[in-house]
Amino acid sequence: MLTKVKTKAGHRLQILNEEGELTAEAKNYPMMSNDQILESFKYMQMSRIADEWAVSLNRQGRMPTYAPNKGQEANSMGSFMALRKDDWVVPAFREMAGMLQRGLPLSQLYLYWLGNEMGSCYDVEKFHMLPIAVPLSSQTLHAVGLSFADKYKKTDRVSLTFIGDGATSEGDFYEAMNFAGAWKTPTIFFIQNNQWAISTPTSQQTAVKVLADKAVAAGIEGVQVDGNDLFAVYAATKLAADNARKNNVPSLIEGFTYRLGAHTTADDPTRYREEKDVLPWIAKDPLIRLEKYILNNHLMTSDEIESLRLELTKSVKAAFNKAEAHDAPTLLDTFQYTYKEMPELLKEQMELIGQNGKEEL
Ligand SMILES: Cc1ncc(C[n+]2csc(CCOP(=O)(O)OP(=O)(O)O)c2C)c(N)n1
Repeated sequence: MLTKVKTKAGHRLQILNEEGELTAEAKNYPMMSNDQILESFKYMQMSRIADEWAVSLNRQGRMPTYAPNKGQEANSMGSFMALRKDDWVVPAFREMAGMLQRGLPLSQLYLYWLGNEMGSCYDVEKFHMLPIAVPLSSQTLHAVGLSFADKYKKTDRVSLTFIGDGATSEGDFYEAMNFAGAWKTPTIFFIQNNQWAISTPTSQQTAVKVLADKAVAAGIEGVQVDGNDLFAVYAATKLAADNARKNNVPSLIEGFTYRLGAHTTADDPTRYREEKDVLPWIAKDPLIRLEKYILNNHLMTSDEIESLRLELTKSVKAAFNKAEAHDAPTLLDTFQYTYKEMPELLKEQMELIGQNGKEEL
């Protein structure tokens, strides 16, 4: 049960501190195996490299607007690791590490950020994961729908969905949580509270001090964890998932984190936040503390970490080149992928455009 984790402000669960050491809380919570820790490190590292490469390619004019994950990787990673592979994941748009761990090729994610709709066109039933969702909070309703269906079909699957702090001001979020609470769906809502919604700080977004307390209005449990702590995110999600699976109980987890980069490559954060506010968060980087833990516990040597980084850098660049070489989207795609079965009106419009010149399709 999540009740072990206090929701009160100032009671943020932390298991791995900034020095890469386990806190006194560790013994009370589920912990990842060493294999899971190394797997997480690999995908978090891959996400970081992919992120930095995407930003650099944007500067070279080869990548359009891109939303970085830098500093937030532990949120998707820890929570994905706490699930079964057949549990549903319904992401927002900063969950790269987890999405890669699910097996989605990086080239597919790059294709999405290249603005090619085919980036969202993959077998969702294979990955048990919906594509990236940018319309803020709409995805939370989809997750509740999936959970409701699973409960109806009496499977023991759970759904995990992500949302940003700013998006928790959207009506969809409250409706989704309310439905989940009222119908007892096995849904886990995960807020990545990176403290900024583009240039709007959380303090201007809501009067609530702890976003996890928004769960109270839906009659469900809410907890806040250190979102830069892979182990705390894992532990809270594991407890939430076990409870959802056994008892059809929804819950809300808030990962308190920080967006180290810009909102997107189209944004300049120096215009609305000061470097002195960012610096302490660089020291709290989830990857730095995980690397310290790995070294302290002799799970890898520095040389092995360095070779892993080199190997990942090569595969990241190859993934981008593959996405860049993909066929450009066509106008026909807009018609083909909107509905499962194309309505008559749309068919007529498509034919009309076809008559005006096939090359345009
Ligand atoms: C319904 C809707 N309104 C506005 C936007 C434009 N928009 C994109 S991201 C964003 C800020 C989101 O902030 P937050 O939810 O905190 O997530 P973050 O980007 O910080 O991860 C806005 C306003 C949108 N995508 N969808």
